[in-house]
Amino acid sequence: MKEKLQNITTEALAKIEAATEISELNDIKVAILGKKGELTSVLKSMKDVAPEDRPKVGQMVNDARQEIEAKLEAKTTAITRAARAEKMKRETIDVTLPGVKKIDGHRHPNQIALEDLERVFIGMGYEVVEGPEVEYDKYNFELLNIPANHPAKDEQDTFYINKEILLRTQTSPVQARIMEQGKLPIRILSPGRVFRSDEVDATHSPSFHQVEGLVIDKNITMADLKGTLDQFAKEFFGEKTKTKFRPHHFPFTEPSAEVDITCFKCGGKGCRVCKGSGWIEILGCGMVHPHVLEMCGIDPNEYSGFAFGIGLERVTLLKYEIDDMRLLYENDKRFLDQF
Ligand code: 2NL
Repeated sequence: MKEKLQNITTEALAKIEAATEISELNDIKVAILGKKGELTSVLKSMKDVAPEDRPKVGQMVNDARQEIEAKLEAKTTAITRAARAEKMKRETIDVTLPGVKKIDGHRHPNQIALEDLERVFIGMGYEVVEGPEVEYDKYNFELLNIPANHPAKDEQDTFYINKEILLRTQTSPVQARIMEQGKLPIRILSPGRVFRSDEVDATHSPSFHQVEGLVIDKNITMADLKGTLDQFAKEFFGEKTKTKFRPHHFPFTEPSAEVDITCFKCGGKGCRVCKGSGWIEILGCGMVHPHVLEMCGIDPNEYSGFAFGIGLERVTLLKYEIDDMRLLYENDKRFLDQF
């Protein structure tokens, strides 16, 4: 019995000494001191020991157990210490190494131009409102005086979801919704993404951005429209900028106009930016058609208003003298990093 105990102890101590992981120590502990462990089975066989020898044998088993437990504890501490020391060594920070340069993100040129635009109109008391990109035909066309079969509807250019639902082709539906709510007066700017089934080229994309403005109040006249857009042109493109209103046609405004500005690059002499003409077309506008007011629930005998629409990409391309709209969508960092 004594010899057996000595063998168990010697072998256990050797295994503990050889262990390199805490998990190994646990396995050893179970195999020797656990319920079915080697030492435990020795205790269980005490019934075969002569009664007078039992105290002595019991003492021996206890001594062996204590010796093994002490060794286990010492080894556990040693392994934990070593692992900790190793971790500390690994995590040492070398403060003399050169720093890693952080690359900051920044605003897209379209976003910069939009924020500049918004700043001008917010300064004039406009509120910026946004609305759904998926719209009803009613808000995108009908309420804007473009009924079924109207040539301006140009069904070929519209992405339809079904007969009544489409991807908006302009941001006017946002404004039609505000008019319909009936809170007057109105002075809003509605920027957003619009969709048209166009082929991609240097000046077209199936998805681009528009910024529309709408003012409705009593006694709003064409003079308010001209004064507002002239002021906008001066604030946005420079105080020397002059505007020219050319008659045009939109179904939702009457009268309608397109606005040209004197070239901000050459001042009107003619250059690459204005393609030699000295003038740059910048937006479309007009007095809101009485029929549009009426369909949106506003009495055209009491109220009048003006509206305008600006192509955001067009303004961005002009402002930064970019000659291909596709550059705005490719998100090549070498391009974007220039702004
Ligand atoms: C363009 C022309 C324009 C409007 C947009 C508008 C909106 C309502 C009522 C009346 Cl709710 N008009 N918007 C008016 C005239 C022109 O945009 O060429 N944009 C790029």
